[in-house]
Amino acid sequence: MSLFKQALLAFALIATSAVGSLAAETKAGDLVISQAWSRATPGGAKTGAGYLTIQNKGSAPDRLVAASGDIAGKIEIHEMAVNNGVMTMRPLDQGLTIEPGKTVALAPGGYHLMLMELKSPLKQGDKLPLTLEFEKAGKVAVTLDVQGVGAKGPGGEGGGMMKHDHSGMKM
Ligand SMILES: [Cu+2]
Repeated sequence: MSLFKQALLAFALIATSAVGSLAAETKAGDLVISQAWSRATPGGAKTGAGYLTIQNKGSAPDRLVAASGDIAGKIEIHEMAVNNGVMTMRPLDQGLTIEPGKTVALAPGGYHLMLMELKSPLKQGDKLPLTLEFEKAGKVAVTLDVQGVGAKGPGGEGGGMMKHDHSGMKM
């Protein structure tokens, strides 16, 4: 085996193990859903947010139209945006379209699932089962991994690949 091939093989092994350490993927038709997570809610909060990544491997657009789960009385699909320096969010009444070949991330500061009328606070380490509903792919069960209050991604405190620190946390 040439050195080049050995290097390629080594790289492939590293790449495979890196992928394996990420949150579980859920496949539904042409969609791949990954990185489903949420953030612990400070005591008494009645709303939380859910984040996940949706990849459309098909040749037609699909649309996330609804979500539900036992933890929340109501779940909406929201978009967050800064208008004239003011952070606002609005529900996406038409749902969230995932174009073919594209990946859409629901992440802090952008799209998110708004978990409303929470029945209990979200605690770090909780696993929250949710049902997503897509126009074409239908109903898809996912699990949100609840991270710490200051988490900025699904890697949580232990995520070595995350460059973020906790300086954004207000103490
Ligand atoms: Cu919201």
